[in-house]
Amino acid sequence: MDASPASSASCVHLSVRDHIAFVAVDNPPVNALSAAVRRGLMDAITQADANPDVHAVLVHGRGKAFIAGADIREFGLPPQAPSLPEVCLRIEACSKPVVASIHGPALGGGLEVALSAHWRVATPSAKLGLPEVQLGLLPGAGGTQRTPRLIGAQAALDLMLSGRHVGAQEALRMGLIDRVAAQEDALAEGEAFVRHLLAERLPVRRSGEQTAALADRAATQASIDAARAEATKKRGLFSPLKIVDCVQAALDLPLSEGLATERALFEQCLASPQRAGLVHAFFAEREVAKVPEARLGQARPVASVGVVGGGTMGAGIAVAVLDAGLPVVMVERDEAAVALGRSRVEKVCDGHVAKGRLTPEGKAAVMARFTGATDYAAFKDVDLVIEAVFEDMAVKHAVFAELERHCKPGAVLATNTSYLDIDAIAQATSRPQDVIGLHFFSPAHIMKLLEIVVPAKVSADVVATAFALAAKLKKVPVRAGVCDGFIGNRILAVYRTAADHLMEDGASPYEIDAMVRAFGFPMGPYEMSDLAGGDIGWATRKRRAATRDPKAPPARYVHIADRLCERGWFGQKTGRGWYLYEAGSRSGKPDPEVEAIVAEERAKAGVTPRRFTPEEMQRRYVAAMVNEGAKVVEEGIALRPLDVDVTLVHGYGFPRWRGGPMKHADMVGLAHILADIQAFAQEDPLFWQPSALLVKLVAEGRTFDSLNKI
Ligand code: 3H9
Repeated sequence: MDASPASSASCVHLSVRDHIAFVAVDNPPVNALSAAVRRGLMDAITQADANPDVHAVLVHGRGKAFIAGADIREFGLPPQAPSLPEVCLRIEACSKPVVASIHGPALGGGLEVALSAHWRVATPSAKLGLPEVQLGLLPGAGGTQRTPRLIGAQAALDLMLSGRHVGAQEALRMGLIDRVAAQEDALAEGEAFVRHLLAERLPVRRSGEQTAALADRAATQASIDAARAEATKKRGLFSPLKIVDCVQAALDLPLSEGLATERALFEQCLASPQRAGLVHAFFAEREVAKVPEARLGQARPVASVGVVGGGTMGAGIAVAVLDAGLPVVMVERDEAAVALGRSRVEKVCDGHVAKGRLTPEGKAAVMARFTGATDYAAFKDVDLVIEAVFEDMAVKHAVFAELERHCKPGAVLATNTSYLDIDAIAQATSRPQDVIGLHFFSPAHIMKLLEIVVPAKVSADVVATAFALAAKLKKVPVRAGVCDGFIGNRILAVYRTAADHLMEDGASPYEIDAMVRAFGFPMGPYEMSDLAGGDIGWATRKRRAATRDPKAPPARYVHIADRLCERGWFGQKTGRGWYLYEAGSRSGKPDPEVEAIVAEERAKAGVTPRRFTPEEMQRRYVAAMVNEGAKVVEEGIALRPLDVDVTLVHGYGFPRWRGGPMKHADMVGLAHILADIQAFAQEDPLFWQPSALLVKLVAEGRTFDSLNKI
């Protein structure tokens, strides 16, 4: 037989021993259901069914997974036979009992294969789930029909709409599996289960023929209606409602017709741009960790971490590290500040306890890993220190001088600065090879993004250490070069400026926020500013004004935000900002006084206000984001366009289902984006200078994605 890696024979192995056909899926790293695996499964089951010596079939996975699902890389390519639904039907139709023995992930199509087997056993650490919704899809190989028939509509909808993974015990309670194995050897446990089945003469039992779980029609319909109402709230998402439609079909139609409905709706999801965006996001989130330094350097061991500063940021970073099981030493300037830092850490833990995410004993264990100190000498044994003190170069230099004095040789010295020049911080020490930027996002224990900022002199193993730490903290790391704002804040500054220009030209801040939400962000730039505090941006603007090059042509400057700050309107914390907040409320109302200030500033600037449609506003906002993203790639601040995508999705609320700004631009068409920029440049050539990279890609008929594959 063909022995090439893509051949079905090398991906699925069939052997027969003592009347049991063993079907082993062997397609590293995660046994994804490529065309070769599907062919292999089809052939193996057909052969086993036809072999009179075989009394039962055991399907299992080799390596670290049972089967992690359909091969995501095949989506969007021409389909190859057999399809996964056909394979699942073939397994279910087998005349001999088929057992799936699950270890590791059994996800999506992988779980659907298991559900089309007649019996299921899972090892204690197995993870089962139907996460297709996270890829803009629905379970398309019978999952929407067999799962409700086995475990009822409510539990099935919960699995399919959340995409969450369940452990073996929970899967047993739900009725998704028949037995939890005593230990992790899926092959031995599966074989024991098959022997038990044969000894007990247990019959073939097809999931598609089960009726009990859907017998209470009224209760099932109520679950479907509730799920539909919930899915409707997920603004902009396509596949959740299709999942609900499929479950309705499971209730109303015979299996074959339900499967046909599922197939038709799966095809619609597959063709949707959301699927393309989400699949891009899935791979991009994995690619970001592939940086040159990770290949060149070996991560240094990190068994303990120091944090300088117990403010909101320092405490959040401490919690993120403590949650990962590492001990933390926090240094503050005096006992009172240490106590405050500790109480901030404790408050987050209390929140976890209140939400049931942490037990009181768990909290005690976390706090036992925390030490507060006022002397930098407490850092003498730590492997890595993160400073999170006031954003002022002189203060940073003073902190790094202390770190140099007290930290052991080889300790990684990290700064959480969000815009200061890390090369300058590193240069002021005698160990620039150990200095790196770890830019967390607030709240640091929740936000997934971690910008790893790589100064000129840092050694590769320190960069590798930062990526290893990010993995430990379950963060999404993105490598960034040194510049004002790195990747994320630099791009934010530009699209926020585009929003300010729009406002001065005639749009209200409320219209702009509504447009940004309609695009898919959780909030607009002015709501965001009210949440974060307008004073932060004001301080940055004042700093920039002081260093502005007097020789350069003056950039357009919109004064409206400054007028608000001068009145002390910093947002939620002061009860008013762009919006008005009633005491204790986080949702603001439009403020006519703000609108009056906007009108006044327009008049001062000599602007005759004009109307913008939401589409016109969106084109400017997105073009500004994409143009700056392209400049960030062009200058090597981001390694690839996908690094920009992941930064904006995980740090700034860009809708994941659009893939990120660069993927979105590819889907809109780079020529359209460039044409918009050139048209806007007629009014303001300084702000709308097209990125040379964007111009080049358009001239060559290429996409940003073509730069991701290097
Ligand atoms: C589906 O099944 C549709 C069906 O209902 C209907 C069909 C008709 N395909 O995450 P890791 C790669 S939709 C291709 O770093 P971990 C991944 O890119 C699918 N490749 O490891 C990476 O490659 P590289 C439903 C895949 O241990 C490598 O494997 N299933 C797939 O942290 C290791 O991955 C899902 O959505 C795949 N399905 O986590 C499950 N999965 O080394 C998606 C992984 O080149 N997968 N790769 O960077 C996962 O959630 C995690 O990968 C898993 C392992 C938990 C399995």
